Amino acid sequence: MLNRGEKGAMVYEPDFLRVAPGDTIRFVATTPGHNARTIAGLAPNGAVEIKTALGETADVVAATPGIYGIKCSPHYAMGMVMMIAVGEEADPGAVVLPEGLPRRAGERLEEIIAENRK
Ligand SMILES: [Cu+2]
Repeated sequence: MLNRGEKGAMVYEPDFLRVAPGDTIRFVATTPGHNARTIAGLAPNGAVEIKTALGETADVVAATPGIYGIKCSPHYAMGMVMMIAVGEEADPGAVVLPEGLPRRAGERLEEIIAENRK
């Protein structure tokens, strides 16, 4: 979680991860003031919500296969989002983004989908 990265201000690096179900994912508070939360409507059915404390490094486990959209609560409107694909079958290209996303967040998610679709 960074104030500035290769793709601009307020970013996760990397902005896409593919993991196996049950893997531990560490969100590292490289710069302060960021967190990681599931974007409503952008997670597999039945998935446990991802929610880390502001400004703290935290480990989360994504057990349910599928695509998870992740946002930083304070910087969502600035487009601080990332995507996690859990399982080999999970295809970002099959995702339908929920309505009403902040414009910049929607743009970055579309970029992540375009770069990582199967
Ligand atoms: Cu942030």
